[in-house]
Amino acid sequence: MSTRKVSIIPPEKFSDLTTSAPKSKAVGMPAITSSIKHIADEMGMAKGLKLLNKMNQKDGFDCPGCAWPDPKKPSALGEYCENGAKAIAEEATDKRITADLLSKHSVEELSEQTDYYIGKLGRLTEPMYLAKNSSHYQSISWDDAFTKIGDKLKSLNSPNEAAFYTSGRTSNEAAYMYQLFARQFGTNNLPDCSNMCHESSGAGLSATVGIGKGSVTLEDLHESELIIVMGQNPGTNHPRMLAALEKCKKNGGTIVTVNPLNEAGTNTFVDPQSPLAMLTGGTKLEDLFLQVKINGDVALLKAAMILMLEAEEKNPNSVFDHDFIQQHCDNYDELIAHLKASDYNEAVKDSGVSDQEVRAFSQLLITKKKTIICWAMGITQHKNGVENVQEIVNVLLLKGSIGKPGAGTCPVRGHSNVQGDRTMGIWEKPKEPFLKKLDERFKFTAPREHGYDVVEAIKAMDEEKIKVFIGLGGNFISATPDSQFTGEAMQKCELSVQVSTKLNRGHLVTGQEAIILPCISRSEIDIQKNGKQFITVENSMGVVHKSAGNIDPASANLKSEHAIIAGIAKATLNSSSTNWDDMINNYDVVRDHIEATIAGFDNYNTKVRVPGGFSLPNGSRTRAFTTPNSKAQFTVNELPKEKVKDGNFVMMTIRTHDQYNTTIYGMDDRYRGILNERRVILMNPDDMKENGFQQKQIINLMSHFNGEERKANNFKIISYNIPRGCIASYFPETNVLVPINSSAKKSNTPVSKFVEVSIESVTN
Ligand SMILES: Nc1nc2c(c(=O)[nH]1)N[C@H]1C(S)=C(S)[C@@H](COP(=O)(O)OP(=O)(O)OC[C@H]3O[C@@H](n4cnc5c(=O)[nH]c(N)nc54)[C@H](O)[C@@H]3O)O[C@H]1N2
Ligand SMILES: Nc1nc2c(c(=O)[nH]1)N[C@H]1C(S)=C(S)[C@@H](COP(=O)(O)OP(=O)(O)OC[C@H]3O[C@@H](n4cnc5c(=O)[nH]c(N)nc54)[C@H](O)[C@@H]3O)O[C@H]1N2
Ligand SMILES: [Mo]
Repeated sequence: MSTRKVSIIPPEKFSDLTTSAPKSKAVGMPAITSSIKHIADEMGMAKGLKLLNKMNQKDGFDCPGCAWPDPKKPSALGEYCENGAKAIAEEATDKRITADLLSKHSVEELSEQTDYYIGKLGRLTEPMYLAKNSSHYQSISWDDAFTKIGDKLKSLNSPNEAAFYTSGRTSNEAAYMYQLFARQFGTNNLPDCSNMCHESSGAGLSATVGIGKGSVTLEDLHESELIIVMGQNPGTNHPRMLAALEKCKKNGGTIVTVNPLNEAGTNTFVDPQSPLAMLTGGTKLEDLFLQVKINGDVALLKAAMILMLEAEEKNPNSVFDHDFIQQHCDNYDELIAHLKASDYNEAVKDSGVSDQEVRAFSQLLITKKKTIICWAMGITQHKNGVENVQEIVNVLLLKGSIGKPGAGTCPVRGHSNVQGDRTMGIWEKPKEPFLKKLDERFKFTAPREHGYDVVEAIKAMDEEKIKVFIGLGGNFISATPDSQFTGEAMQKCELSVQVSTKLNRGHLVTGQEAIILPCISRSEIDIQKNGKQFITVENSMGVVHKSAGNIDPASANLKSEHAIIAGIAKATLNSSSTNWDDMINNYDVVRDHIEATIAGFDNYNTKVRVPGGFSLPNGSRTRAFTTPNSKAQFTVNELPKEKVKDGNFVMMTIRTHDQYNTTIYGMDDRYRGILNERRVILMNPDDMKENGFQQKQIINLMSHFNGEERKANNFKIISYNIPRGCIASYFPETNVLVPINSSAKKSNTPVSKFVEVSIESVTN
């Protein structure tokens, strides 16, 4: 166990809260002002504009902000959003962390600071080493760092004593090299951020339509008749999606949102690139807002399907697409029998939505022929996250709303290349055909035993089964559940290594020894022996395209992720016949390996050089379902019936408008009217009254799970339009309350959106 007394959780102290009424419009002028402020604070306008002009352009770099696809014709004014501008301001900042700074401040001292403070220190500039029992990081050469890591990995009793984590910003090429290295080393311990994110989508979609990815293209959204946005806050997390929703509206489409909160972004959109919109006040997007209780989604969809069935029986062939169902689906009779045996009133009650609203919703589903359902974390991060996704698929299959223009599944991915990383084999449960291809191409035998996912990796660290942790990007300590437990588990590791751009808590809460390997970022020029390189990424809709940065690296002593992985591989693998140097010198070589081992990448190097890239094969897009019997599967999903004790609340942990996961850009949640404070909970005014709580009252939170209690101190209550019995708080401050054993069935995703808590007033 590490002897350093670092603070695992962020300080429980307040900033200076002010509140205003939640906004009903997204983007517009305030978004432009906010982008400018962040860019000006971090790097000055000249450099900022140079960067923004190349963001999401065909000859530029892919925004590291989210995985939303680029339109075929990017806007002349640039293809970025406020939060993309903030992401780039954060990454391309002029601030630097030098060895000198880290020699002056101990890791214990730095860990007492907020995540906001730590992140704002700037870019990492050189490799750093934290020796056993030492309080400060010191400089280390790249070669010595690689040797230390290689020696430690070689000293393990089994390759399964190491875990190789990936965060979803990693490029296809780096991800491919990383999984190849882990497997040549001998383990499938490849946990990734996807385990905490869309794993439930992957599991639910694979089981029903044969592929874990969505079926729609960007053009489908434009021509859809009905788009349902469930458990997602696109105004903050995927702002460029609002432009697609607006196009759908202008083409006569209808938009329904399903969310415990009426998020500003889906209400009204003021396109900052349209002077007319700025003058006229924008486009109203949402036609129907369904304010479900937290985890009321299965109940809502079931109630709607019961009404759809009634309408179909009254007027046969008017609602369901029987040709499609007969030709392409399985288990229809089971679903119908289940719907007939289900109680409509019970489902309505469990959803939290009124009978009248469910009827209005089902009427849209009954009459519209081209429906898309979009979703994100409000759907996946539940005990029944996989069932949520399967229930979405049921609705679409009944309507034949998949594999035709304007219709289909749309899980909206988070990290900009999280989908590509999985395609590249970053997965703890790899499939046999892929492993066989690796064996053939690289002349070794890849391990077949499945590895640890995120939750399993944390438990394995706690049990001292994992001794070395390597993180390719991300912030494992703060992004994972049960912060205190996870932090203590990490401290039991002998060595933790992070490949990173910015300092985060994961560099302070470490194994006994720790190494930071700083890398160049998306927006920076990457020059190797064969000249300037580009990388490739896959967006949320399965389009693979290139990305090349256009500014100088933050320091001359940075390496690309590829070079870092190859450096570790060469220092570790004695018998690898793989030429790692070739892969660093020219990323085309990596792409050739990818082409040879992963389906859909034929002529990769040629096709990816065509502006806009190319689409990967996707059976669900063409109704060629790749399930065992080639049919899409209806499934029976029971109502969740999760009980909480009387008087306790159900808490969801969500993002503010001013953060990127664990990176805190600023202290405001502008659309929700919560300014200069993150330690808040949003509560229904009637619940406040009933419990005698005042606005801004200070409280502590206790979570309850299987008789275990966890505590987080010092939050302020804010009165908010949220269903009774439900509260919302911000991640990562409340991750300490998310129990490690509370994870989704089948996907093992931490249940971050349903945490049972009680509230204790603090008298001061
Ligand atoms: N600016 C910015 N962009 C980002 C990110 C970021 O942090 N900042 N993160 C990126 C990543 S990795 C991801 S995965 C995505 C996340 O994108 P989102 O999934 O939009 O992120 P969350 O803030 O977790 O929001 C979840 C939404 O679901 C709602 N919700 C919670 N519980 C339920 C429920 O039970 N039912 C329903 N119907 N709704 C519910 C919440 O009110 C909230 O609106 O965004 C990506 N883009
Ligand atoms: N309670 C709760 N917990 C959650 C969630 C939630 O909704 N609620 N959401 C979950 C989700 S959806 C996700 S995806 C995870 C996110 O989990 P992670 O992906 O692990 O976390 P991030 O905060 O995105 O990682 C930020 C760090 O990545 C590094 N970084 C940034 N850019 C680069 C780069 O180009 N290269 C490299 N090598 N490093 C880089 C920086 O050092 C930065 O500090 O969190 C999950 N945790
Ligand atoms: Mo995510």
